[in-house]
Amino acid sequence: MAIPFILDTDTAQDDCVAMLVGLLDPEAELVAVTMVAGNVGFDLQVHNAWMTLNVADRLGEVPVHLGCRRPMVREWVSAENVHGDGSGGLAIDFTGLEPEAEHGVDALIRLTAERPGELTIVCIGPLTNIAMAAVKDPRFVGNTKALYIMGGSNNARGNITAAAEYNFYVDPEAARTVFEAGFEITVVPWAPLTLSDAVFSRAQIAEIGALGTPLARYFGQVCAQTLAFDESVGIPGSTHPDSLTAALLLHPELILAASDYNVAIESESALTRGYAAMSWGVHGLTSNARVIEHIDAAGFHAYLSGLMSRETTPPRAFTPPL
Ligand SMILES: [Ca+2]
Repeated sequence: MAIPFILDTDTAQDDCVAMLVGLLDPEAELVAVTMVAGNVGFDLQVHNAWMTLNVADRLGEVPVHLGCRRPMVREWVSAENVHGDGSGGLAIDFTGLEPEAEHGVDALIRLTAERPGELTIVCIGPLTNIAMAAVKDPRFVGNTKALYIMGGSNNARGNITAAAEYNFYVDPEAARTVFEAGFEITVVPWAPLTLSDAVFSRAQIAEIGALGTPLARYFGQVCAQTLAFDESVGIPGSTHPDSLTAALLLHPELILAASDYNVAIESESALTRGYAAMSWGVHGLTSNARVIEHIDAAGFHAYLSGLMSRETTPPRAFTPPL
């Protein structure tokens, strides 16, 4: 039985790879994509989602719902310095591609209500849509099976400030709302996990690109800008926390260590805005999340390589050609 999930995403770079996990893995039933303000301009993100559906030859098969175009209270903060346009300069003819009329927040509420206790949401952008759904309909929390959240750092460095990881920094009020709402939560943190176990070196990226399929070439093109940025800040490769989050839902055997934590989000300080305090059980706090601590890094790379080796026939041509 495939695992049904919704992907809540700010589609750029590794979000595209996470979407491919949902589209290609036979263990996955990707029910819907909901878009949230995050990495790059909102409409660019939607284009990146269409292009990802196109390369997997799944255009029109997975609904794309547009969610919140800005954080709950604050102004949007872009990560375009990291991601560029989020797709390595690729384009297709977008004529005739339309998102669903239903708003992403309403889609999250409706879809989980239609299949109560069945749908997991893989959350790989700021948590605005998830928080708004919980605020709009309190039944949303109980109807959702689990959240797999990419965000925060586990007593380690941030990536947008010393204290904070991007997704929680952009909408700390949303993150706080979500962690206080009572969801069943698994967290894939930025550091140390992503930096130790989900970095692909230039050679590993090239290895996937050399598979030669449209998927592999798309992967290489889409990851190129993050690879260059990550190398410029001292990370020896491209980072893949979003695709890891989706992969761990489908393949828990990749998880080598995980523990229960109390995760609380700082939303009042300017200095530590979006900081996730992850308390590991000795401070007398009740746990509200499972935090992934270590994964099978080689297994994860082999898993993505396997997916990208599959042949697809994208119906719309990419420019520049893949
Ligand atoms: Ca993301």
